[in-house]
Amino acid sequence: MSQKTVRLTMAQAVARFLTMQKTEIDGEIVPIFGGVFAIFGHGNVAGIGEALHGVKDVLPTYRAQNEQGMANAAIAYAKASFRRRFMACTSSIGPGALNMVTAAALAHVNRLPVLLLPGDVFANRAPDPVLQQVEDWGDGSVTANDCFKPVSRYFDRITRPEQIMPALRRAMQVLTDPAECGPVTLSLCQDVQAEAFDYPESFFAERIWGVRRPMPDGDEFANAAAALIRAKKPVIIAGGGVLYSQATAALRTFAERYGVPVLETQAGKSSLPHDHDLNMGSVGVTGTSASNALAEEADVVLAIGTRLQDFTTGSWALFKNDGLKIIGLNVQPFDAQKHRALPLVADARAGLEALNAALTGWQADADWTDKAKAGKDDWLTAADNATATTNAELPSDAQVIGAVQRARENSVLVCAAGGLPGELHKLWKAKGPGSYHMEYGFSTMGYEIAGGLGVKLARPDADVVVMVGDGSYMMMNSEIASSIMLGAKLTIVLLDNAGYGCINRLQMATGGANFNNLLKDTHHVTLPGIDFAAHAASMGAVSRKVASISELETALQETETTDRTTVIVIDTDPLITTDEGGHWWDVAVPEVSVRTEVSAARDAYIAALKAQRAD
Ligand SMILES: Cc1ncc(C[n+]2csc(CCOP(=O)(O)OP(=O)(O)O)c2C)c(N)n1
Ligand SMILES: [Mg+2]
Repeated sequence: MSQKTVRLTMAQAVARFLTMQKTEIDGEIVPIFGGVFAIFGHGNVAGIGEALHGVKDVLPTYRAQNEQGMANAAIAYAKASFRRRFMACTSSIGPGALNMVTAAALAHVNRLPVLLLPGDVFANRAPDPVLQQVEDWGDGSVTANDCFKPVSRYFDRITRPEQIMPALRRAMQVLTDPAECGPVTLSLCQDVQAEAFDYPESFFAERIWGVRRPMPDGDEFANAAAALIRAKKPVIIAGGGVLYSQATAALRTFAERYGVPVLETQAGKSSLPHDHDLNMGSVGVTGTSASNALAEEADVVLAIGTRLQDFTTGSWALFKNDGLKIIGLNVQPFDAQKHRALPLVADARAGLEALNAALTGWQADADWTDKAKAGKDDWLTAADNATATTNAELPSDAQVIGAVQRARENSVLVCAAGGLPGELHKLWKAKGPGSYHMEYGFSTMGYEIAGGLGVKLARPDADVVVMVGDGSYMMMNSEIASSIMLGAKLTIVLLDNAGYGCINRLQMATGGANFNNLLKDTHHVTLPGIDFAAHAASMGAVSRKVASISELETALQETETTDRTTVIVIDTDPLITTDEGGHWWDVAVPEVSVRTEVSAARDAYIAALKAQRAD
């Protein structure tokens, strides 16, 4: 059989293949790869670099400043696209590649697709050791890129040009599979990138990828439906899977029809509009009083598209009903059976639609639904108090959140680490699906600004507001320059409380001395007195420092139509958080210590552990 072939380098084959992968969004066929982020070095500039140049009109390449930053931006792009579109990232070997490992882990934890294409050492080993090669004298096959293995859903090292064909096909399957979805790393040996091969033309045929929606298994469905029909005090926990499966309308129908309150995880927030009667808001460690009161008593928890991480389950001490049953509606069996849940392995939308049809005649107890609505009213009063405007010299994070909310209520809010995620989870009033973008699976400091860039690339018409602490800003801010270069406007609100406020509070809560978190408590000769506004301006951003909540609100209004990335800095109080709501979090306190505060915290810890379920 003679197949038509085309002679290309392996790198050119990668580039051409990527351009031919498509998907359908709102009836339109679009490229599934929104672009490639690239930082070149000797492991990729000659091979992949040349190949990307050849396709740049159909698959744009963006120069970033930091490999972790660019991978975070790519991951945020996929999240903001509800995993329907994604990006690739290419780096040189050694440090460039390893800078992407943290981002790979972030994508792994959050179940988000990203294609990582780090360069690797020569497959022929002739020039070894090359610059940046990690030599292993016990194992000749080890390279730095082996570090990607535990944090990739699929890893492959390409040592012959024809290997790229099955590798890319498998990569696409993983990236588009709702259950397996996560980072794919194809480690591309430098010499092999440049090697030519006669690739069959059929390999480059256009492929349109859809969303697979697995239906529930008959027995699992019968068991789940039977548990729900017996339920008197049911709740739904809505996780990120509700958004990725675009199941928000089905969720709303189910909640309204059967009177079931909805509690949202960090990734699931915005599954229902904040002002929906049955949206109780955040659940767990950073939960509202309304959600957590219901979770305590609930007899059946329908957990949809959630990993049930410790923040959601209150370190597995939140649910107190002896007869508690969890139903795990999840496309991934690993998640569906957690915490002895009845698994209901299915696409969230397909599962909800099937349940919607099957439970006719059943209703949550009317008292239960009424209790939910009253609890929500109480919570809203507390939240309004926490976010109200103030003249305080150092406002709280919650008061800053209130100002951002009032000035830019239709924005997409982006955040990841520090004290803000907890406050935003409780207090941010999310409107449409995806209007709240929180990376709280890995909670990576430095994700915020790079993530904001990815969101803006995915949703160019959105008003993207990034909220970031001084600590996260210091860890990674350089994609501000990328946002200027790309004309991708972000509004960045920087809350400067002069240190790691949330870890300082955690330290105090566990009996620790104020040590090494707030800048004033660090070993230092001089405090740096960082001028964040000047720093941001040096990268081309519009920036200013404001002295009060009202100035912040005005600045946010004034800069809404500015065409460039804008950074607004405000000093905040490191000690205040919203007392209402919340739940205990399991953070192990030392068993012995010379500090009496630690011993007291240990006693409180041992007492708190009694509420943690054994199973
Ligand atoms: C990369 C990374 N390193 C360390 C941590 C642990 N950590 C979580 S929040 C935090 C401090 C964040 O400081 P800042 O951004 O100023 O926010 P604040 O706590 O002051 O609100 C630290 C060190 C982390 N989440 N990510
Ligand atoms: Mg801080």
